[in-house]
Amino acid sequence: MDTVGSYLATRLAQIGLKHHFVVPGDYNLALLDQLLLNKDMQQVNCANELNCAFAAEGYARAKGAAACVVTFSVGAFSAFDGIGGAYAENLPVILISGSPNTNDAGDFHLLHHTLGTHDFHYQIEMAKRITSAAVSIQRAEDAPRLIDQAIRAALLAKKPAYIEIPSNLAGAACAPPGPISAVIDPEPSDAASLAAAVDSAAAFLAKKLKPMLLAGPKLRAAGAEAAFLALAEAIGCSVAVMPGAKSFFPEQHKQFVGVYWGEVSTLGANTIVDWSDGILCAGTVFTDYSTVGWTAQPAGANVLIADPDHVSLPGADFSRVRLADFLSALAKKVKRNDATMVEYARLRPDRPQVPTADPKAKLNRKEIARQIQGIMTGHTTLLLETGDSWFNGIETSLPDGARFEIEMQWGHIGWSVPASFGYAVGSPNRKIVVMVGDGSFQMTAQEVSQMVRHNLPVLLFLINNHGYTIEVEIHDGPYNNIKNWDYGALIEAFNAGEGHAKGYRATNGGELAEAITKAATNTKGPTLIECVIDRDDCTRELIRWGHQVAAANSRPPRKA
Ligand SMILES: Cc1ncc(C[n+]2csc(CCOP(=O)(O)OP(=O)(O)O)c2C)c(N)n1
Ligand SMILES: [Mg+2]
Repeated sequence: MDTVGSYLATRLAQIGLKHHFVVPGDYNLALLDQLLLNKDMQQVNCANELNCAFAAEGYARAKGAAACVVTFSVGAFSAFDGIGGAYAENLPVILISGSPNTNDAGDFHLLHHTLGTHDFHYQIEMAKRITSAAVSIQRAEDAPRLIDQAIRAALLAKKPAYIEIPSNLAGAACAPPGPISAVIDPEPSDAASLAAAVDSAAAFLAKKLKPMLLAGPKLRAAGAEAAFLALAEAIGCSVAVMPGAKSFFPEQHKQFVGVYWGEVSTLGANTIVDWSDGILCAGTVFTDYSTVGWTAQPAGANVLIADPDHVSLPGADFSRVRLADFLSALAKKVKRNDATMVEYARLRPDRPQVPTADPKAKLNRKEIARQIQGIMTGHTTLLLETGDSWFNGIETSLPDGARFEIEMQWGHIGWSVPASFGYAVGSPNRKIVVMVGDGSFQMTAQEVSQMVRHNLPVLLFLINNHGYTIEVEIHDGPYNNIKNWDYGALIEAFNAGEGHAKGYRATNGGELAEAITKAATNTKGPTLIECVIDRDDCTRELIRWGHQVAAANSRPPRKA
């Protein structure tokens, strides 16, 4: 026989997890013991449950799925924020929470860490809103079915799942796991719907004179990057990506025309999107942010939307069509049409050439971006935090193999610190580079200490512009000022005599270059480089984008 905890551990290992992230608490301690017995997985502690959920979120970006284990309410409520993020960002993070002993409800006990009422159901009710499946195991014999059901739902939907395990059931006996295919095998497309969708899409594209492709953030979750590339090459047309899909199509590919983000696009992507008369949007998500305050949203008769399990085009809709199946089948049916590439050859702006700054001149964001560009390789994963880091980093040209992570849908500042920790745990052979603002860093800074603990050489560029600059551009006020910290000293304080973290402060280009060189030699721990710039040194793109988003946010209410 297995136990509920060992069953769960086996399933997590079987879906490819080599780690799970935890914060202990008395409702989950017996469960953590059971998980520790599984030698295929390591247990990784986090400093708090918000960071724990974001670490799992980052791990899921690297490995495809993740798990985090927290205690009841005091832990789970904090984790919910990161789980909401995983939902928004289409990442299957399994949240596991310890919960009250199964006898307590019937005994009418009041319990610690609860709301102080006899109701212990509120947590699963809350979890249901931010997961694809939420289960509570109240009898050990139900565990195999409920655990399989929750994990399968998460993997299929690429959304989180929630599993609640009472403190007295983690070690209780249950049946051993059956074949894992029951959990991981994908749902096939409906064959008839797929064929009809492909026929309609091929006809749609054949009628267009200037077709092109646009990749969106759900493309990776749908496992459709390779099929998208195949379709792009079959048509030979322009390919733009949304900010949340940067790196989902190789940027060195000759058909890559930039990041489409309305008027703040890179490489003139918007000019070609605006010129095209037939845009196949794959996995796109149009929000106030990604449409630049609703000023740039492809829609109408020129647009075909291919979602992870649905295709819609003018006058037709097809359900149960898996995106990868659709794109691969369509690639075999389309005609070649490179009109958008011919036009793009005329419109293509030169890549901005940023001149090297005088090494003694005051540091500015352009010089920071220029130097970060210089260290990008095919092994780099660049994580951009919400803030002007988005705009500073989005123009980075990614060499083949480089990956890029952004949390634009949830947009929780502070995400990048725990997420890069989780990502580094999941992908120890990649070089993890983070661009994070001072305000964001202050939200989750303590997770750097886990990078120290695990000797992870994450490289953090902390852009110190003395406040919430992105908010200054959207809507300013005294609330956008923050307390300055000595960031380099803080990082080294995490060593406490037993770590290899290094902190540097750069106020000019020369100091930054020197810090980057030193960082390259620190292979046993994180390096933080505080880049000090003026409060009003921000990108033109942030100002333009902030203006449009502010206008969208402040639309007056409609008259009744
Ligand atoms: C959890 C959370 N709280 C508040 C916000 C609102 N917010 C968005 S950006 C931002 C400021 C970011 O400041 P910083 O990291 O210094 O970046 P900068 O724009 O200065 O480059 C804030 C407070 C948020 N996105 N997430
Ligand atoms: Mg700032």
